[in-house]
Order: sequence, then C-alpha cells, then structure tokens
Amino acid sequence: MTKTLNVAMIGGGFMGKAHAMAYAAMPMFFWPAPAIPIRKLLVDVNAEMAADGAKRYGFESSSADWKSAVTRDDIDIVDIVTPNDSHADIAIAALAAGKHVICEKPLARTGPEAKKMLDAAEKSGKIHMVAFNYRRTPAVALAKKYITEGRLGKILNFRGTYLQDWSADPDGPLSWRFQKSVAGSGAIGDIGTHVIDFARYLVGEIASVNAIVQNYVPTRPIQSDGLDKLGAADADSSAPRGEVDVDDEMITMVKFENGAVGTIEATRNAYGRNNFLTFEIHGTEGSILFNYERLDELQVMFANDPADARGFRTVYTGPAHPYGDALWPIPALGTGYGETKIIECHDFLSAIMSGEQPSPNFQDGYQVSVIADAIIESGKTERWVQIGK
Ligand code: SOE
Repeated sequence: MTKTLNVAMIGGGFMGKAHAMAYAAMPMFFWPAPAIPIRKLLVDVNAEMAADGAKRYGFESSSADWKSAVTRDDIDIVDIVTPNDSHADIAIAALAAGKHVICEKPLARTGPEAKKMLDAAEKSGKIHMVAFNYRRTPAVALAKKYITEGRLGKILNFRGTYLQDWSADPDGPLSWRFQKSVAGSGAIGDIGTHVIDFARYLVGEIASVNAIVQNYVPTRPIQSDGLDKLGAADADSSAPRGEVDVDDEMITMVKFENGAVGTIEATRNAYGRNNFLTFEIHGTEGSILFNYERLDELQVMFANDPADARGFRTVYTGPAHPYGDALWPIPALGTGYGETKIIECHDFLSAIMSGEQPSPNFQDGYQVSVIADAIIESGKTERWVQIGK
C-alpha cells in the first residue's frame, strides 16, 4: 500500500494556495505516487484565518500555534510558506523535532541566517528542500538535459532576467517585501534568487559578481489591515507612508567557476513585464532561450543545423520531455505555475521515500543566499566580490 505522509503547512497565503493544490493534485499526475500527502494541519497567524484556510485548502485541522504544530507526533512534513523572517525559526524547530522540511524561497534573509538552517538540516538527517519551483518547469528541465548531455557543447555564457511590474506604481502598498527586517532584501531576494538558482542549476557555481543595486521608490503607503497586498490594484496614495529599505533593481555581471560569464537582472518595476523570467545560454555547439511567459516552449538552435535552416526553433514540451509522462498526453496543451508546484511536491516526496536529498536543498538555498549577500555588497562597494562557501 502507498505510504501516507502527514503535512503541517505553516502559512495560508498565495504560496499556501499553490502548495495545498499540489498536495491534492500530485497523486493525480504521478501515479503510483511516491507517497500520498495528507493535508493534516494548517497554521496561520490567528485561529480564524487558520480555520478559514483549512476549509479552503482541504486541511483536516487548523491552529494558530506553529510551535506546537511542528512537534506533533502525527506530522511528518513541515511546509513553510510564511514571509522570510520566520523561515529560520520554524525550520530549525521542525528539523530538531525530526520533521522533513520544505521551505519557500529565499531560504533566509541573509547568508548567515541560511547557514543556521543548513546546519540544523544537516544535524537532523532529515530531507530538506527549498522551493525554487521554476526549475521544475519542463522546458527548464529540458534545457538542463541538453546541457548535461553536452548538446550545447561547452557553455560560454548565461543571460538571465526576472522582470515584473507589480511594484512599478510608487503608490503600491508597503508589502513586507519592501521591508528589510522581514524580507532581507528586495528584488534580489524575492525574484533575483530564482535566476541565481537557474544559473547554478544550468551552468554551475558562481565565483564572483559585480553589481548595480538601486532603489527607486523610497516610501510607500502603509497597508491598513496588515494583510499582504501586491501592487497597484491596491494603491492608496492618501495613506500614511512608510520607508522602503530594500532594493528595487539589481543588475550584475557574474563569473562562473567553470569559466563561463553572464549577467543577471531583477526588478519588479518594469512596466509591461509580468513574469518575465528568462535565460539565454550560448554554448560552443548551440544556444537555448527560455521565457516563463511562454513556459511550454524552449527556443533551441544547434550549431550543426543545416545552413539553410539556421535559427532558433520552438520546441513545445510534452510527453517526450522531462516529467512529460506525468503531465498531459500531447505537447502544447499547456502547463502553468500549478504544474511546477505539483512536480516539486512529487520530487520532495520521492526524496523522502528514497532518503536521498533533493535538489535544490538547504545547501543550495544557503549558497544562493551567500550570492545574494555578495550582490548587495558589490552594489555598495561598486567592486567585484568573490563568493564564499
Ligand atoms: C512576487 O514577486 C512573487 O510572488 C515572488 O515572490 C515569487 O517567488 C514569484 O514566483 C512570483 O512573484
């Protein structure tokens, strides 16, 4: 009989919705499932929100107390989908209580904070994962497959961007994402870390960075009801304003340990760009280009293509590609954000059942945080910064 694993999810916002949906749907896609996740307990900031979230997301019970939740005997997995300032406390307590932990990105606000989480994870012997879900897009996994198989030759360069526009209006509310004490950093931690994850996954370890880091909007209207709101739809220019003490924009050059070079950009102030998460990679034998706004497509060009057919072609992901067997039966039926979370859930539960750490795990989450810190330092000093480990 397929094993069941009981999940306590801490947080019930946008990410809670995505993770709860994945727990429900994963066995529908991946069958036989590695294990069946049971939505046991949902924790939120107060009893009313927790009860409401449990009903909405199909959890058996609810609580407003994460500390007792993570030590409960009947919980196998703790899933952290809270703002960044609580990741470390919850993860360290859950790991000490012998739970497997999946944590939303960025793993922590800073490298040193992420290191404490990594140490706790290694000491626990439990399975840990950081939710850089975009790696689980089939077209991104296909890019990885081409690179691993050597079909692009030696990788020369990586150009990655994550551009959004939900914070372009200066009257958009002061979400926790604009507060250093909660978020750690701005566009760098929130979305730049996804690109850093791509760069490490697809090309290799980053050796040094040289960055521009800037803020455009120094204050924003304070949110009246304490809930997290993203963007201009909730703009209230008459509300009292609070300080934004994080970056709005980051552009960095990167050097990889293997000799490749590249650039990474992140901003949430790019009008017209919604979820413009892209990479273009050139190798000695070919090139690939990905844009999440067209996530079922990988643009591909091989150097040995016939001279009269040279240029990028569109590969629509489907059954022939990574995760294809579990998804939809013909290419281009369309996958979305939900599928990336379903695949992530599958890979996490597979890791628990096999006992082998998944990727990206807390070691990756830590290294990404170290790189984010180096980018911030480089932005201040206007110099190349070497990445520590
Ligand atoms: C806001 O920028 C956000 O929700 C990020 O926090 C997520 O990581 C990204 O996947 C979508 O945009």
